[in-house]
Amino acid sequence: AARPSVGVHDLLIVGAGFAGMYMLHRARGLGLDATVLEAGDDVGGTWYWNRYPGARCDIESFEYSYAFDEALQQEWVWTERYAPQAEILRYAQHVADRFGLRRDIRFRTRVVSAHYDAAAQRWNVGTEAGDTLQARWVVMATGCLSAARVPELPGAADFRGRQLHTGRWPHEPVSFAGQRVGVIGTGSSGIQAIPVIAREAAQLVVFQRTPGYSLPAFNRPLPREALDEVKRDYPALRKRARESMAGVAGYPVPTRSAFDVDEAERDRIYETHWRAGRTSIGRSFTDLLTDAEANRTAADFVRAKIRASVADPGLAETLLPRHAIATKRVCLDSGYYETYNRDNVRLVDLRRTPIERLTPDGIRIAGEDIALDAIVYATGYDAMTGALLAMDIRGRDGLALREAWQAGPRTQLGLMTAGFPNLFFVTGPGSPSVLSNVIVCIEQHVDWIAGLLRALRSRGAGVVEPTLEAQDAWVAHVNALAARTLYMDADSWYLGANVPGKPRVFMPYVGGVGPYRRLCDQIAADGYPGFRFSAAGAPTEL
Ligand code: NA7
Repeated sequence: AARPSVGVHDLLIVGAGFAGMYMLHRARGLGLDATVLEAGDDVGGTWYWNRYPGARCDIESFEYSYAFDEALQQEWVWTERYAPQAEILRYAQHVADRFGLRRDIRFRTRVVSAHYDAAAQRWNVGTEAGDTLQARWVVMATGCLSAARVPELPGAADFRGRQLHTGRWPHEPVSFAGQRVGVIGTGSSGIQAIPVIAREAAQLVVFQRTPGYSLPAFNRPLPREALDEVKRDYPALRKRARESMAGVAGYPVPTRSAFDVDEAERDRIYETHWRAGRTSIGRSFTDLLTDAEANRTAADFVRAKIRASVADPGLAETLLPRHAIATKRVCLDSGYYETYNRDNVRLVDLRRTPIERLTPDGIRIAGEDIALDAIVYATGYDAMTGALLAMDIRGRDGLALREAWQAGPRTQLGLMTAGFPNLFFVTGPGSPSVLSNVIVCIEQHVDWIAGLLRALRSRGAGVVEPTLEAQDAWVAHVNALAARTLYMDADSWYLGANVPGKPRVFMPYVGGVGPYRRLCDQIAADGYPGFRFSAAGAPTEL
């Protein structure tokens, strides 16, 4: 049971999404006094904020869920193959209730700063309301895709209609009935929202900058028998997921080059992936992410599918992605391309006719004013570092994280950064999280952090920090693996390319979830080489 707070907490956790909730649960298991600080008024993180029409997960529901508690996974009932936002949020709420998490979560509490006091060996964590909380350790469970980005378009303040970002969707229902709606952005969020908004609105205008690759989700109700079948052998499925590259048990493991088979066989394999209704097409062959020619065979296959879905050939051409497939996130949709066959939907190609400005009545592109009642920004996030750098985080000697990461984030394993003792990241830059089923990564990161906290206790140490050498080696390894891939050529948020001025550094670890886990486990088993421990002199004892 958690001990009552005595002013200085053992642990403060920022964020009550899936990462922060599980971190709290594990911290309690260690007997720590832990408190979660959460900006929203409920748990759920991404699934709390992303209430836009059509929002759902692109990992199958029974895989995108916690594995840490057998009774929990046996009892929860998923109703669809790909769970909608509302169901995932209900699941998060259920977990919070089941484990009594809410009593240690302070809602409506946005953290704006965290300063390390080396003499006292504690963190001072400041909130927007002006409070300061103290803790020996801090875990940032602030999410990879949580700092929503609204582009600065001239005239935005003049527009008289409603402006909404998919990741900051209002809690009260939004009706577009009878309205003229503009959607800016065609990533995962836009591709999910567009078909649903098109059915409701009088007119929909989609403003596309870069077309992406999307495959049909073939979403459907999940029959009880199918779920029961999964549940009969859940531990084995979870083990496969943990050891896999993407954290998904159901993705096949490629064993051959795209050129080990002839064209007919290749297309048959792509067709299998396409019909599976998963984002796994980039894993059809071993060399799709390293060989441009191999990649083109898969890209051409999907481009042909897009052409076949759109009645107007000119429109289809505008929707065709040009970058290598799977170097930006592949999307899953429900009727996305077919939406452009509707009479009330129009596509504006921003490469040809960029947005000039917003006007009181809509959006002005070259030579035309488009009248709109509402604008939906599906423009994405300042990914991986955005939420961290939005806070004023200062480590030893007042070192600011914004300074330390000026040329791009630098971490040891994505979990800690040199100069910032006792500060941990869940799904940090340098970890494989955004290239995976994130819940699998979250559980692994949290378990690993919990193991390190236990090691601190057994060594009688209070402070841990990675060495600069270990961190430099990890960053070099992350970069070396990415440099061998086609990921480096696409203007993706993995590279920070979507945020003007952000350093172009490939942030995720491409080596895979399973191999990454083995590396982390080995470091723990070897007694944490690359981490410096020092004795506790702090006022609270473990
Ligand atoms: P994404 O995938 O970053 O997509 C954002 C979209 O918005 C993308 O099409 C962008 O085009 C477009 N965008 C961004 N800024 C602008 C401006 N200024 N003008 C026009 N268009 C713009 O975010 P999502 O929310 O869809 O998905 C995020 C992740 O959530 C996703 O990967 C899944 O993991 C779940 P661009 O490609 O930058 O040219």
